[in-house]
Amino acid sequence: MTLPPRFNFAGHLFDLNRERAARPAYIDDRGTLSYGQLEDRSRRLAAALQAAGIRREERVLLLMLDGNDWPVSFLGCLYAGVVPVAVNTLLTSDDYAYMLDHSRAQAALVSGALLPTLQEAMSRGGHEVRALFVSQPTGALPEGAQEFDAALAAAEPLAAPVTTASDDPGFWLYSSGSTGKPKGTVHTHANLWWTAELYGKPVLALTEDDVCFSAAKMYFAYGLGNALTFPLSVGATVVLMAERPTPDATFRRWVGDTGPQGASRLPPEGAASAWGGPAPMRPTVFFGAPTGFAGMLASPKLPAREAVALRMCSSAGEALPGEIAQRFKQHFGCEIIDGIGSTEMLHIFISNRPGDVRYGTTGRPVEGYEVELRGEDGRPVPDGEVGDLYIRGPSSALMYWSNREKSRETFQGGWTKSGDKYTRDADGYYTYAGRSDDMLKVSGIYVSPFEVEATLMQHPAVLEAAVIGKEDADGLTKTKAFVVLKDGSAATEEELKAFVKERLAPYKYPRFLEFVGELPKTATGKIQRFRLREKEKQ
Ligand code: 3SK
Repeated sequence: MTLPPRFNFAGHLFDLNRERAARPAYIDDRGTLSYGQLEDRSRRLAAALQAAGIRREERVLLLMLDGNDWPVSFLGCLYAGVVPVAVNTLLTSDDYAYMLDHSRAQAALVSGALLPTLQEAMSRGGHEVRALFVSQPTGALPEGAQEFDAALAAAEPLAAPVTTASDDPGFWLYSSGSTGKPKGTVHTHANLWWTAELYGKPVLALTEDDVCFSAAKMYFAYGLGNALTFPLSVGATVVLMAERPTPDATFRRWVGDTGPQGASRLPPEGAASAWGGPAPMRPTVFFGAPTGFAGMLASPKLPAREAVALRMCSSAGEALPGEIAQRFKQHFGCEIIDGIGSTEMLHIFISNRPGDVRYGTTGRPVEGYEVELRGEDGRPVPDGEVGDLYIRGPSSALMYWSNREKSRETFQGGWTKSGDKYTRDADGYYTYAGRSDDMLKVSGIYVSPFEVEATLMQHPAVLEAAVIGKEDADGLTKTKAFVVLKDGSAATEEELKAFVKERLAPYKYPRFLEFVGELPKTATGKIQRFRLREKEKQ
């Protein structure tokens, strides 16, 4: 598999889908965008960016809620050779001020609802934004800003994609660590293509008949693949949702209710025969994260199997406890394919396979990626031993922008260090053993907090758990579990400790256990164990 040296990913997708002009590409809460409209609007945006004086290789901040204007913005930038910097919509004005300054974005594409936060960021100075496009404004526009639809209507579609090299910077995503500023992760046009060729097509086997729906938003690498790269690479349809992926919001989409106006159930003009079907918008493939799956299974509103059209689900973000996947399969008859990816590798590189799921494991390396587990001496560890995960593959980011030290730590001569610990069994299946910085050494032996958490979650009264290291009176590290019980359920501390002791090597049971109402989490739903550690030190 090779790419020509000149390659523009947006141009590639439009060429690929030209015959599908009437088919729905995206459906959001407001309506449907056909493949033809997606191309037309993206090319108009490319022209509008050029007209605003934005030149190839310049960065543009993309701060938008998931909706039909998001893919238009992303692909419009790529088409113009401009580099979108897609950022998390849940951040603070301080974060955006840093990102504007760090990326030196020359323009911004923003949802009206997020404009006040962006304006606050811009008022701090230190930015170079010369053009501002506002999608769905909620009030008067700031001076010089352009309304997104009006800017597109005023532009003629750019005639051809700007000639980019496949290895040119195509877009950035910010990757956050547990410490320090977020890192601007620079990806190429080719990297998008590689993730579709190595994962979306061969592993997920998506087809143009699929309707994809991702709880992970498009500014995450996971969501970008799920809701843009993969479906558009096969001509599928994507349901987009601006709101938070609560169980209720997710269930509404699963059963085919895609928005308050119901407009999204209507096929695009002239497309009735190509689209057709009584409930065309029920997703067939859902992409979520373990916390979301657990919340949905615990919800009294969980839809019946017959009410949904799911054929497959994908999970990433944190390792999926086998217990959750099994309960989900029992209810819906549908597998959850667990995998691990990273912002740096752009998408998933180790994964279970449809029809070959080993519950509780992350599966096997995706073909096209090499995976190594290395010990503290940097050499590969034998099967069964915990090692640091390194990956080599063609979708790896070029670098962290303007951060040589972190780039060197992570991108090591073709190999990318993931920061996760894993074990591999004799059959080649990989099992998550925690983040490198979350691992615990108890009595000189590694304990995976995840393993203890997953065991606690097998208890019928436990909704969620997080395990950290806590020093005992002798200054030795022991495990402490923070446990959230399901509504209306009860369990005692002793009962839960005994439950773990019966199922794991006895040294692994949590010596300390505290019941809490909720766990601290990142915007993406990952448990922030470092905050629990900080709390313990106080
Ligand atoms: O968290 C993950 O496993 C993941 C998967 C795909 C792309 C990006 C990420 C971080």
